[in-house]
Amino acid sequence: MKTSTLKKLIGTTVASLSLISMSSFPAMAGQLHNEWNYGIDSFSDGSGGESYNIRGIALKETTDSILVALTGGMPIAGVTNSGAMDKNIGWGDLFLNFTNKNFTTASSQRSLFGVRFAGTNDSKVTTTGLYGNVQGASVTGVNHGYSSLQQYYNSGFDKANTQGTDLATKAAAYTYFGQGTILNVIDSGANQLGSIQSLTSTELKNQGLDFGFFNATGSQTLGFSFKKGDLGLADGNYDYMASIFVECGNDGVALKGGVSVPEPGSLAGLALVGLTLLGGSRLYKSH
Ligand SMILES: [Ca+2]
Ligand SMILES: [Ca+2]
Ligand SMILES: [Ca+2]
Repeated sequence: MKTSTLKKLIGTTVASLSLISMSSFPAMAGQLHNEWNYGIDSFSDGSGGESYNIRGIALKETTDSILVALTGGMPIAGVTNSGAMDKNIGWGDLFLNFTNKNFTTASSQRSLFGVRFAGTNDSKVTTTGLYGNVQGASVTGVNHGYSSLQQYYNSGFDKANTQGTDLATKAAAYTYFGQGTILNVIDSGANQLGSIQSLTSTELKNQGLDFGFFNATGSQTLGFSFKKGDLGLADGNYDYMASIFVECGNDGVALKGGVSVPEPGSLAGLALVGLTLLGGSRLYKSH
């Protein structure tokens, strides 16, 4: 009797812990380290060399904001390239997909969010900022780039983690993005929802960012933040897929994770309960 009661109690505790981890920390497919969720990209899939190579993406959630960091060889203002119409190839825009649908579906339904953070890129929206009602558009053609994702993969870049650790295979990338045109900027029909704040590598480091933990630090590390409230989403926990390509489609990376919107206090409360229970179970184990 005693044993079964104990088993029942342990079972209940485990169930509570699972429930807590499910509700307050939505499925994190990326790799968590010091509050940042990381997606580490292949280091050898930047077509054209290190200037076009992305090494990683990371996302951190605070009470009211989302911070995004990128590292690799591409500077925020892009690099000179005579093959591009504007003689410059830079970052595309960042897409955030909270729909749990693939990119192409969410894009055609205009249910993506997007961030233009590179002020000199070929985005179809005129200013940097956070955008909603977003459909993807392609600027690979005017940036000396790939006409399709299939053409990129067929050019020798079918490697492990070519869209980061969360879309690790070509099949996973095709399922999410399709194998056709690489949609890499926000289209002109999107609505601006808010502004973004640029973050330097030093500011990101002060926020705990550490691509070095994964030996993934590129020569360029940059980022930005925006207010969660500007997304205009109903309160709740959301799974996201974040993704970005450079303007030519020569490299891209995706990151899967979860955020709470806008969630001011209850997350901390649940985390505290979780810690207390974990602490209790540790004490129990040591006896
Ligand atoms: Ca890469
Ligand atoms: Ca360009
Ligand atoms: Ca890549």
